[in-house]
Amino acid sequence: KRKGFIFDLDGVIVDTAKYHFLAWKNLAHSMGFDFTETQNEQLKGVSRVDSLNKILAWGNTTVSEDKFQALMTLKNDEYLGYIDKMNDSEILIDVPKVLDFLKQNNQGIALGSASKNARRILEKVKLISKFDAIVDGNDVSKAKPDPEVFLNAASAITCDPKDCVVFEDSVAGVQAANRANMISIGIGSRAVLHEADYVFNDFSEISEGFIKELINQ
Ligand code: G16
Ligand code: MG
Repeated sequence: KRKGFIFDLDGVIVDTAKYHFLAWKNLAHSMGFDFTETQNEQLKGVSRVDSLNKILAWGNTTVSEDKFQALMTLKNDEYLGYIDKMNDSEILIDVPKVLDFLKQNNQGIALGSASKNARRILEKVKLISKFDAIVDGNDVSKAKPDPEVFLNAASAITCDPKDCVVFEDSVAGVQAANRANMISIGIGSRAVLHEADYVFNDFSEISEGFIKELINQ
């Protein structure tokens, strides 16, 4: 049977969260405030606009619409500087192994990310050719936990949502997968991702036998 396997990007394929954190932190510093790593958890899987809104609220700061746009550009320019230095050594453990196993078994493979920089990152780490479809922050109007990004990904690989499996590291992303009626697999801590159907620390814990079961389910 051909099923659809949809991968989130940040936190699942690569750890770009550390670069988002650096760039947002420097932006906050330039406005005279700071935020913590715990607060940063709330930015994972969240769109660029929503991230800046949260950060400004943490700093009790309001800005004009023009200034808001300028701040987003400033942050993204710094972030892209970090992305440009990325290479395939930054791919998280066993991701290529799982992608290759799915391909050998003729499964649909899609990306479902909130990032507008997703294609650029996949090119840098040389994984772009592994995906049959890429749905990212440029293609959706509603952010996770809305299921739009995953429903679009399913349709791009012509799979019924109920025949799709989503790999996600964020709470909002797991909720989006569940709302799309897909199997949700959390990558990270069970305490944080308790709404997922299954949770693993990383792909080294996911056996080929388990993936075969998902395919034949
Ligand atoms: C990622 C990150 C978020 C980031 C968002 C938008 O989502 O987890 O922290 O704010 O993309 O990124 P950009 O500014 O590049 O458009 P995901 O869905 O890949 O985990
Ligand atoms: Mg993520």
